[in-house]
Amino acid sequence: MTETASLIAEATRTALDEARAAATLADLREVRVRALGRKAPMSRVRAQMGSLSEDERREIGRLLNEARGMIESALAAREGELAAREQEETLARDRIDVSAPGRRRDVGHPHPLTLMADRIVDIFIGMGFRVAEGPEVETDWYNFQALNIPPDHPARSMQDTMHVEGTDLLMRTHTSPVQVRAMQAQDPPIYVVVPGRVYRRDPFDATHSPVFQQIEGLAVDKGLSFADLKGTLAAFAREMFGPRQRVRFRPSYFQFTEPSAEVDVLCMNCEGAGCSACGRSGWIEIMGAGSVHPNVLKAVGWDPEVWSGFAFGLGVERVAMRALGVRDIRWFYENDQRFLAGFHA
Ligand code: FA5
Repeated sequence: MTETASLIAEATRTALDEARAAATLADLREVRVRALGRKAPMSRVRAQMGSLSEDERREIGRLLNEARGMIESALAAREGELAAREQEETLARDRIDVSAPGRRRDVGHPHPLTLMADRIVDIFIGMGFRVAEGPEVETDWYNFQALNIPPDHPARSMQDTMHVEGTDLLMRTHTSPVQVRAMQAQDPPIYVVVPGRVYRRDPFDATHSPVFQQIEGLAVDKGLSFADLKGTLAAFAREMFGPRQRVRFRPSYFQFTEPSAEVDVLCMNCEGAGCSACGRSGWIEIMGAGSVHPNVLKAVGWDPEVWSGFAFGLGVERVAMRALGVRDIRWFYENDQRFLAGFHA
């Protein structure tokens, strides 16, 4: 009896010591199994109680319950301490520093040619023009004939054409066919600008691309003259390139305008002094223009005795090269991110 009592006391002490010493919740679970599990000394005592007298059973039972109570509360106390410590460690490990600078994500941005085309279109919208668009795959009639360029006319060779194989269709060589489409779609007066891609069998070199962008302009009203064209384009150039910018008109030839001109702006690089960027001339050509030819008005049924106007077609890449100081048109199309990111607005 006293032997059993001291065994219980000894097992209790061991369990309490071990509970206090447990370093982790996992250690503590092992302590519980050793102290109270099926193979624990106290469980063996309980298993043998059947051979004891009534009084002894009562006394040993009381001791066992007392011991179990003490061990349970020691385990619970230690479990509380360890759980709190483990939670603190987890919080310290996973701490979020809300004041840390965020990780920068790369976001896309519009292509420099898109930004340039938008800027050009915005300037003309500011002058009262609206935007029109047309298809890139065109008929011969819209691209040439309605613009006063009959089949087999030598003027066609000015724009070497890509044809769509097996059809009568072609890739438009300029945005001018949309002049015709826009006039068919409404009555005069008309003030439109037409941004879009055009296609030519041109070499891919520093100033030419076989696919490039134009912005067409068309104004038809009563009493519009070449002077209105000059005033409009000079205002555009000042807005685009700065208040000191000058424009030069050189006589030229387009089948669909009469008179026709090629329009130059002062070279951004040398401001007219002459440098390698402008071929020493001091000027850079950016567009073709002229007064709308009476035959073009007649092609859409507008009376050239009543209505008159002007048109222009501007190369977006050429303007962008001037405005951004880009020496080679191919850089716009090579998709080198280091180049493109330089023009992030
Ligand atoms: C035309 O395309 C006429 N449709 C412009 C026009 C419209 C004249 C309305 C009169 C009235 P041109 O072929 O010159 O004209 O081209 C116009 C502009 O496009 C040129 O001034 C130049 O800036 C640009 N350009 C021409 N070819 C290329 C090319 N291969 N790559 C890049 N830009 C080009």
